[in-house]
Amino acid sequence: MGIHAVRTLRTEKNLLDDLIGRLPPASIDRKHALRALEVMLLARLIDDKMEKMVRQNKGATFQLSVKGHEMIGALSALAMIPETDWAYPYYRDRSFALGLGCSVEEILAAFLARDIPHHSGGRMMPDHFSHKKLRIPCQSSVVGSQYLQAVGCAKGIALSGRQEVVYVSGGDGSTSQGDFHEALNFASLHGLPVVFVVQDNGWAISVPTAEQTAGLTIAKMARGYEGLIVFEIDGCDYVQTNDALRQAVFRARSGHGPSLVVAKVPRIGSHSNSDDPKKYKTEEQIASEKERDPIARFERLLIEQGVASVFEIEELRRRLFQLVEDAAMAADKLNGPSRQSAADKVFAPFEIINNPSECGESVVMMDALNHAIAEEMQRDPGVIVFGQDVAHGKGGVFGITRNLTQRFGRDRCFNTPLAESTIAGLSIGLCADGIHKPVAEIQFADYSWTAINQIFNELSSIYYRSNGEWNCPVVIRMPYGGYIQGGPYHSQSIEAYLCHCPGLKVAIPSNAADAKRLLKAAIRDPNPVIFLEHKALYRQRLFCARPEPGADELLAFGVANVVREGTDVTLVAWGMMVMMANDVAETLAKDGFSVEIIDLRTLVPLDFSTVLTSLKKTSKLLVLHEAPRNCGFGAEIAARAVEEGFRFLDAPVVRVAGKDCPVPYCKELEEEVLPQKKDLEAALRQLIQF
Ligand SMILES: Cc1ncc(C[n+]2csc(CCOP(=O)(O)OP(=O)(O)O)c2C)c(N)n1
Repeated sequence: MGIHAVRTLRTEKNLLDDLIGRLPPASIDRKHALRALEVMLLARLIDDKMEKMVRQNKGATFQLSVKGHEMIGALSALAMIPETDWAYPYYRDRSFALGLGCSVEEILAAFLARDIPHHSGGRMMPDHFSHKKLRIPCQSSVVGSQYLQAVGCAKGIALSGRQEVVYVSGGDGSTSQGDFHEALNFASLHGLPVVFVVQDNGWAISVPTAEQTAGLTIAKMARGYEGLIVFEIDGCDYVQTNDALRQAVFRARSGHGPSLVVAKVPRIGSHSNSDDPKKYKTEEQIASEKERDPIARFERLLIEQGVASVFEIEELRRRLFQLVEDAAMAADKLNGPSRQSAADKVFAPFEIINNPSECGESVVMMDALNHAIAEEMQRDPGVIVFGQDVAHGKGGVFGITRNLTQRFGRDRCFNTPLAESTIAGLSIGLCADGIHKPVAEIQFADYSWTAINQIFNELSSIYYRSNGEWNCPVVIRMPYGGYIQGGPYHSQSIEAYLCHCPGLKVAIPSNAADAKRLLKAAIRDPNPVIFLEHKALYRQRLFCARPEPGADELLAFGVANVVREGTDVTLVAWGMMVMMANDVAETLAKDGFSVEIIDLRTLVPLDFSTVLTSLKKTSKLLVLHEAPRNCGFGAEIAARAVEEGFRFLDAPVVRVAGKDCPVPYCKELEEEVLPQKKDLEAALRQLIQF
């Protein structure tokens, strides 16, 4: 369902409220209640067992207590349809995972970091859930980043018109994160089928609500988002909790939009086994939290209402205790992951199928990129484009996505709010269904920093963290670079930061043909790709325009291009610097100097063998980049040259790079900071004569 359909639905809000009002209140259904109790007890008994195993030094060092959170998790899970609905549960949501169908043995095996198919196979800390079949995308330790991913997943559901629901949970502390609010905003704006559950235990480790939340209530804060229904409940009250969750799930499934359930729960245990609540909670607070124990209260209710007898509950507890003991024994016998596999699965395998055809008319880079996206959208209905200003008549501030909304519709090329973390988080969630392939735009690389948590901590490592269970075929395009008087905030070259993050591929083309073929390969790649486009090259015709490659022509990543052959010195460059290198090499050629220019084209993966081959011939290396010299990607090239090509070198490796300084606006100042042709020419002459 698109945003416009949602607007119409909003006007029918009263109708919906009527409909929800007519749902019969959840009475105590024996089967449901006993299943809920079973899940809650299991979560508690696993807690007890884990605590014991840590004390006994049985191979696990880290343990998270879920005591007090059992009911909200269990009832949330029982409101969902396993293997149909989607879930982004946080680390204190073990009862949710159990209720949805995760096995006790698997949870204990994850606790012991064993090599099991789900929950990361030893790569993540315990209770960081991941389960392909149960549709739990791999969860990280980052408090709050799950919300936007859940919203992305829900956007995918809405786009496909499926009747699925997304559950996402977090603690009260997580609601202080901007991502939480961005998620509520986007889900409300698009009327998405998400159930947000905040398990509000009043503490974020040692920080109480009074130091965390303005006005002390998350529900009040969230009520400002039009289109979001907010439930404020006691998460230890079976009837209230069940009722709220059923309504929230019903609302999502029937296409009426998101809900937020804020459930008050006690945190009876410590934050984790390395935390001592006595350092920040009073004796009275600790005692009163114990008093609110949802299990004891639920058992009392079941007995009072004649749903279960004391004997039945004791029998159930005995059976589950044994089940946990047996599962712990079985988990303990499982193998750990092999040491040799430690660095496996950073990237999903991908081989391009290239079908070269006759080239078309000459195009500049901005047209080549636009055509690449349009062709891929035509080829694959799962390819979708979004970002700031990308839709409708504008088509991006540089026009790269122009005409895509008109051609493919509002669902496939849409604007996002001005929130980069939303763009990145949404991209991750959209991949979950295996149907959607986001091609997102961050308007300027300089503004990617508010998305960096989602990119570095989440997107880059999902394949690794899930031990290959989940992958993210996301492309994030970012215009970058200087020489256009963009000042400190429209001129940065951020490639070195990106390359330092394992799991991201980084492309940085220097001409129109490479840009088109690389972008098409990026869109088909099952891994996340950051695609850096130099703003000054978009319309550059003299050096960058090329005959347009055909629709099935792709360029493999990790294949550098020898742009110009030479014998005196090897000049390594990428992006706009290739053009500068070429101009200077032509000047030097007039004096009889021969410069070999290598355009890396992709920095991750890096084709270093082409550099080494060139070094064998020239024995001299100069690296050129516009980013600041300190820790720039040139440092990596220089280090590799010394490590792998020392015996070929006849001179020190030279870097010509930007000054270690922000890029100023004033033309003369900008020229001082960014490398100029004269700097390159002087450095080359000196190196050749070394
Ligand atoms: C972004 C981020 N900052 C800090 C941490 C360290 N940390 C882990 S859990 C936690 C407290 C979270 O509190 P809350 O969201 O209320 O959940 P609770 O643990 O109380 O259930 C903190 C600060 C983190 N994991 N992620």
